[in-house]
Amino acid sequence: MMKLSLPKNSPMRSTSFTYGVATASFQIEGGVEDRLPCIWDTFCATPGKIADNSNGDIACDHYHRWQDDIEIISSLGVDAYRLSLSWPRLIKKDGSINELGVSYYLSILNRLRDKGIKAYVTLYHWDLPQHLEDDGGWLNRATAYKFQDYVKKVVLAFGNKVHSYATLNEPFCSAYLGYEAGIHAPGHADVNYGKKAAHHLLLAHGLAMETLKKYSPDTENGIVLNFTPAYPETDSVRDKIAAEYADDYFNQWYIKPILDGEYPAINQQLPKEQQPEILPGDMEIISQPLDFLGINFYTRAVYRHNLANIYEEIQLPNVDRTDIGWEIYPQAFTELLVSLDTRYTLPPVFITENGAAMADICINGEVADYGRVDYYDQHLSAVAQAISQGVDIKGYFAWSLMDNFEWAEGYRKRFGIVHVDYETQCRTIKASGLAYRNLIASRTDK
Ligand code: GCO
Repeated sequence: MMKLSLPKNSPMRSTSFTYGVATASFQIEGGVEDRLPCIWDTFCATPGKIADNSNGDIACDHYHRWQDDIEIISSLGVDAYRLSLSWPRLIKKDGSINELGVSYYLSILNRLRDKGIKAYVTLYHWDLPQHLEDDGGWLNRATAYKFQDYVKKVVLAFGNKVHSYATLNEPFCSAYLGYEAGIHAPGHADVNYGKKAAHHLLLAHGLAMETLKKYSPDTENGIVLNFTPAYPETDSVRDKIAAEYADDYFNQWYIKPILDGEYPAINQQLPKEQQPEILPGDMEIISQPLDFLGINFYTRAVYRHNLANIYEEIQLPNVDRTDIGWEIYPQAFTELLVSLDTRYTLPPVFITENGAAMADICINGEVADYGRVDYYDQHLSAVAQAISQGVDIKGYFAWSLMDNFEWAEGYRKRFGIVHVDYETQCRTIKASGLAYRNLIASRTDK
């Protein structure tokens, strides 16, 4: 059996380090009949947007199978489960709370509590109610206030059943992929939209933090950001400038306003039409202190200088890649964590997502995803190295608990440590899941 290993004296070998698995509502739930439509339903129904023309109508049918899925989570021995709440399941069109949605999540939260598993709840993992998009979505400042209102209602309903709230998951993806590149819902492709949407998302985060502080002071409250560290193709000054610019544009753009209260300086270089609309007081709202920062990491990106656009992303030849085409480069994980720690005064950090898409091979009923085991082995070690260099990292969540709807890629890209047969909805713990379980079980009490 393949094993996951960690350096001998690493704090990650102690039971005080939190291990978990992560999912997101739209990617696993299905159960569309009991909620309002969201932007991903609409996007999936638009021809050509999803690689396998699939949608989230059934997904992993977690809406009906959550009891069994929690049994699996529990059997993995994890300390925590990171799930997201579906806004269109919890709030009706008129803004009032949907009791059906509340009771669904309450059942899950209660069961997790019975099993001794801490609930790490993400309040927004991309499933914006469609009727809010019809009013402008994240381009409309009012959406940030709608989000705050939803958060207040949720917090009052779930109270102390939750261990930790993250306001947003990966605002970069919502803003850039959804409003600037057009490859995620709602599918707007306009360079003038990305930073405007990002600003309203960050404002929504800040407003939600205020609400959480007021109505849920005992939970750990923060945000989850994704990073794809930018490397220059060569050591030339021009390539380095290109990589730094891309880093500011894609990565620092989302963390700097939260931790430093300002956007990266490249904001001044952007044409006026591309800049966010910042009202007085916005940056103070955005930069509320966090109880924790969630960091998602999968891969790095490599850039070269480009005359027309400052930077150009390139694909290195002959490197190892996962099934989704992302380079396997764990060193970037350590370097990212150390560099963020140097640049900013970080709150405690949780790795809220890390994992790999692999085309799974089934041998005699076993899912022999040894490539994924390797990926986890290298990346867990990369985290351990960052800790040994002084970064305060408290926990690690594998993405994902189970194979699920991988956004524009549909169901063909599998990230789970548990295999899902979409014909039968049968779940099988993969070799990576077993290795993760053993690692967690092997911890000691100090
Ligand atoms: C993200 C999301 C997940 C994805 C995962 C793999 O990080 O993009 O949080 O929903 O499924 O990252 O792409």
